Amino acid sequence: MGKNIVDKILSAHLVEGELLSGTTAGIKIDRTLTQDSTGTMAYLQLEAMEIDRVKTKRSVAYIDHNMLQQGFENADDHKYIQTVANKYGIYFSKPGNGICHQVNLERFSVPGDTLLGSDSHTPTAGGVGMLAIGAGGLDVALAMAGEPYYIKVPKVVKVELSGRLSPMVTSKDIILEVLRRQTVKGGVGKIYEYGGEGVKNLSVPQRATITNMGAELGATTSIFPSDEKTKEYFKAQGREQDWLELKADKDAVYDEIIKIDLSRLEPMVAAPHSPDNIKTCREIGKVKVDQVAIGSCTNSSYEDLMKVSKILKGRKVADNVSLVIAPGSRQVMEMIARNGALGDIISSGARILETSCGPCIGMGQSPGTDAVSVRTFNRNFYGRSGTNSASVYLSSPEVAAVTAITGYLTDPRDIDFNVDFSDIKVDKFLVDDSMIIKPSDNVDEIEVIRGPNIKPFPLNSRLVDKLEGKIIIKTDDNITTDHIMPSNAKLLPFRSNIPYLSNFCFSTIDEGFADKAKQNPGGFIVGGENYGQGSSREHAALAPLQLGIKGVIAKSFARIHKANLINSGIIPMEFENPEDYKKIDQMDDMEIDNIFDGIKNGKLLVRDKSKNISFNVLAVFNEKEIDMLLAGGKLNSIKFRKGVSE
Ligand code: MIC
Ligand code: SF4
Repeated sequence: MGKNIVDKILSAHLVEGELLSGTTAGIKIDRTLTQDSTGTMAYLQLEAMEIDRVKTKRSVAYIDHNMLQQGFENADDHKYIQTVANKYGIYFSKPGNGICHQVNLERFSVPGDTLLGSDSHTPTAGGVGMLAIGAGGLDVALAMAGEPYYIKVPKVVKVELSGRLSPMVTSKDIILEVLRRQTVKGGVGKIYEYGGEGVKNLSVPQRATITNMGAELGATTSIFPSDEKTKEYFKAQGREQDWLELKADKDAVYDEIIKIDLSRLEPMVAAPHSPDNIKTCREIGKVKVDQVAIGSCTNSSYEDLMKVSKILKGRKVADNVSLVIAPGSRQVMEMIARNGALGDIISSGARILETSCGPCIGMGQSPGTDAVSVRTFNRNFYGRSGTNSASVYLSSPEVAAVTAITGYLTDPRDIDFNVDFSDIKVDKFLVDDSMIIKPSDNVDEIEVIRGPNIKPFPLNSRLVDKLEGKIIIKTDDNITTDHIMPSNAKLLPFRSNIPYLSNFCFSTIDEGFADKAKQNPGGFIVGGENYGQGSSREHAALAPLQLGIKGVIAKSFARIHKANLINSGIIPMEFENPEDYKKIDQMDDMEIDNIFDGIKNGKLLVRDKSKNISFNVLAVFNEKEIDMLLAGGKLNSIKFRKGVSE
């Protein structure tokens, strides 16, 4: 039986278990990446592991999220990460060098290798055939310490692409089509492997747009073959030696196959407030737009910005629109600066931002009250832009650029001028790695510098056999980690200060959550389907832990958040009968007994004392997870295994 690409990489990295879909397997991680807003926590956890140097082939720490530096906090965190990276043998990509996923693709991606990153968009590197997975900071710290990464062996879905994209239809429209069909929870427990004739016409940055936004499916990751196009990209990056061919066997087997004829796609957008709320531009019509934002790890490559510059050249941004552009990396920024494209962009009236995540995570450029913003990003969750009343549409750079000129959402096929993209081809990227600092060999001389904003992270206590507490919040379906632990310019500087940050837990949907949780310690959260979708931020588990939350009962969970809850010793439980969700209410008194036996048998009985009813929840965990839950989290379980008592 032939192997698909995922099978090939997984079997080459398997160190524990078997590759049987649904079972747990341990895989060796070759490389890691962190970014600053999850990195401080990851490195504090790495320090707690008491190792000398990282054990990976290459680990890189990027600074790209917390760039505003309104106070000392971010700058201090950057210094901490730089010094801790230096000490532990980690490369450090300085602020200004670019967004982690873009720089990783350009300078560190390797086909066939595994990558674990403390950011949910780590799968971007799947664009070159790397098996790249997003995880919580603690799991990434463990991978740096040489531990395997444990995954529930996913199903492999083949996305078979045929035909060719029509002019002004882009790879963003391919992933929007996949999201339209599969939804934001359709990818849980799956890896999407792209194949078919249509692949060969897609460049590496186009493929990376698709694997990047595959995170919005809830998928474990997405991957492309590594072929001649990939080789061209590596050659142009001066890294031909890192290239390797990777393709599925002719008779490879898949769990599911979906087919997309590229020639039938149209320019689309994800309408507010979900990346799977897909409509064609023409279907939506002429919505008046206040802001257009181009950039993010999804669409900020050289190719993307060259297309944008060609659309903007000789034209002006509409009077009612603020156009902001953040190139994805210094390589991109410098190349468009040197070839004159940046001049065309500036002359159109665009506002140029530094190379960072910026508005994507609400670090500046929040839209005005009730404003409409069209963004080339990957997430338009409620409140994520920093403005709850804003309507955010996600689009390709082409849609965004023409919209900036017309002032209303526009299908780029409906413009009255011609743009020629045929000469956008790079034989040689501008390579300058001087903003990537190599770690020192002289470890003894390095002092790790910790600013006053860096506070110890919370640790849970050993699990007890009976839990009692109130339901502090009951949420709808598809609650994101942006709802649970919002991130914006006001809060992001406190990612290394959980005691402070936790005061804002759930603040976009329930301002009183933190106070209620503090007044009623030992409480529960009740969620709907796909609870905790979105980012990899552990803070969405650590803040509830800080506030004394003991368990989350939901209809279903997103992959990374569920792992982060277990790592923190908070029990994720699923309604056995989803109808029970309707029977319970916020502030009901709950009781769960016989937990030790229950988590071993995969089922717990929950009593709602306020309603005088009982119902079952599924609590199915593997041995390692049970160990973690009993110990009160992953770090405790490691500590106890080493023989340290409380
Ligand atoms: C995001 O896009 O939501 C983030 C900010 O990059 C997060 C990481 C974080 O919360 O720091 C992610 O995608 O994992
Ligand atoms: Fe940064 Fe946005 Fe990408 Fe997250 S999705 S890594 S915030 S650019």
